[in-house]
Amino acid sequence: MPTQDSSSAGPLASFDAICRRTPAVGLAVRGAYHPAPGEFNRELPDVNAETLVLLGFTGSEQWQHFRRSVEAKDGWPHPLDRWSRRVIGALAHEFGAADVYPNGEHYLLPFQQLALNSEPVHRSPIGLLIHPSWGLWHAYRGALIFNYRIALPDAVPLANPCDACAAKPCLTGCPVGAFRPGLFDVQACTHHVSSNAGSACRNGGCLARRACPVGTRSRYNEDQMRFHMRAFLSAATTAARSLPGC
Ligand code: B12
Repeated sequence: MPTQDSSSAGPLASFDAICRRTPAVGLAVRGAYHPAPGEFNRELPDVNAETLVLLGFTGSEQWQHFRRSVEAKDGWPHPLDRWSRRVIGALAHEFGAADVYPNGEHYLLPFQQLALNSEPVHRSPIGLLIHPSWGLWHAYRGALIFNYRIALPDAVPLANPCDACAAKPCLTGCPVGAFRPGLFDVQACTHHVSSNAGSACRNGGCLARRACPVGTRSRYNEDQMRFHMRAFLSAATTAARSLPGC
């Protein structure tokens, strides 16, 4: 379970200070919000959540930080999750916050909903959240939860880029039609991606995701694409709640 101890941090954290600190450790502040009272009572009964700061990756900008890490090289399972826990755990300690992760061991927080509350993302037709700048090429690595209110900049709403996309190539990009309105057919996807015919997805990344015209400059590099597709395959084909590196 996360721990929270604002007394160890000395002065209260500011949003600016968190934003200045995170790039050095290989993370981007994706956004933040003030949760409603009791919003996490079920998942985190011991945490008083007044401010949530969401951390993650944008394109391949932070990838080399992970790649150079001990976790990426030690050969043990779930390197990206272990890296995230170490780095975000240290930030939590530094700022006196609780740390939470997309693949919680005892609870599962709805990270896509946290993101919708925190930053200008929208749900794309294939279920992944789309960001006006990063397109579909971003992910969440964890969040810091503070037991006091941190002043946050005013949210700037940005239009959903999918509204201006008439062709919606993401919906036809999957060779086995795994993305249907309101449904992601995990079995059809994994069956294809693990087959001989699925080498383009396996090695170059999800074809539906790659069909999206938004944020193409932020597309993951080849190494990152391959890493995530491998992690996805192993997550989707092993225990349902063990989801390394999603
Ligand atoms: C379980 C899970 C999965 C399962 C999906 C099970 C399903 N029924 O669809 C599996 C392992 C298959 C999966 C796959 C992927 N996932 Co996933 N997944 C999660 C996880 C850990 C938990 C979701 C959950 O159960 N939430 C709890 C319920 C209450 O909340 P919910 O919002 O209703 O959750 C639903 C959706 O999140 C949905 N879902 C989850 N992943 C995906 C992916 C797609 C494409 C779609 C349509 C739906 C979907 O399934 C949940 C249950 O119905 C979240 C992290 C999190 N904690 O939210 C990441 C997460 C949603 N996944 C993510 C990603 C990126 C992926 C992949 C694209 C990974 C990759 N390859 O890079 C793949 C998609 C396959 C592909 N073609 O590439 C990101 C999404 C980021 C974004 N931009 O929106 C998240 C937030 C993780 C992260 N670290 O950022 N995932």
